Amino acid sequence: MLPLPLSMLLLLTQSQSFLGEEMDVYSEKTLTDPCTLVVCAPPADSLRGHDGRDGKEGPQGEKGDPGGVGAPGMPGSPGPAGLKGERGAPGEPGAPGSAGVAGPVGAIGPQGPSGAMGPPGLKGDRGGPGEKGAKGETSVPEVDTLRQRMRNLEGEVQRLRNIVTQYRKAVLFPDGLAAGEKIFKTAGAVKSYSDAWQVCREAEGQLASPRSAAENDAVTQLVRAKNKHAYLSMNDMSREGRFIYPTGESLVYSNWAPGEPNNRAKDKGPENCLEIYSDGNWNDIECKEERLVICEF
Ligand code: MAN
Ligand code: CA
Repeated sequence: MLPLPLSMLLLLTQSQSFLGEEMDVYSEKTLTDPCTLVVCAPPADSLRGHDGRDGKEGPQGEKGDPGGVGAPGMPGSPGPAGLKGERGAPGEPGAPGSAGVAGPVGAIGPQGPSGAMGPPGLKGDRGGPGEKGAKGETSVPEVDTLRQRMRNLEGEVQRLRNIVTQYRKAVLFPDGLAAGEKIFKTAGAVKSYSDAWQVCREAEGQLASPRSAAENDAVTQLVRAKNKHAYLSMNDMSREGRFIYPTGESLVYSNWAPGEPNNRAKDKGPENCLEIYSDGNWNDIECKEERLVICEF
């Protein structure tokens, strides 16, 4: 019997303002005529009962609209624990001189497939140790100090190299030539042996003293450049026929012209000094002769 429950449902769904005095009216009518509050099916669709008995049951109603979405269900039970994470990758190579860095820990395992979030998976195995670092420098205070001093000296050496290069260029320009670590230079002056000797001594050098073909070639170039025969430093004043360097040392190299030294000047005088021709050959001459001054440094 639907009428009575439906009336009750209507009462319950009314706003509060209908409750109170009107509630009695609805209640009374509900008791005397069930159809007053509920819209019954049209008379043609159902038969009125006879003698107080119920009529036949009417045809089935149309299918109702779909119900609304239900309230969220209760949370599911926690899912199973995630799988164990994979082993972590090996660590990075260690820094020079230090031990290798351990690899990172494994990734966290995946979550459970359903239900509330499961507990985190077990940590993966610890990664293997990193590769051994490159050989580093020993850190000892005294050694560090020495290393710093060495770096300072290296910097100073480089600075001096630059200065040497600068001076070398300046000295060789003009009329200068280098042969190994020796530098030959002429001022173009022509003097007697003693005066030429003095010029080079005052310049803190000495007359050209070629001790090799290379050095002799360098001197020869200056001779050609000035087109004047030049004095060399060696002489045989102390003993005829024995030419020596200013140090007293005997010659280690010579380039005498054919027939020289003949110790035979035009005036028949002795020849105790030494000149170099433009072809690089040597000849003994009188020391009073004036020749190009070439000093070596
Ligand atoms: C010639 C040669 C040399 C000598 C000179 C002197 O050139 O006899 O040996 O030294 O004359 O002027
Ligand atoms: Ca001679």
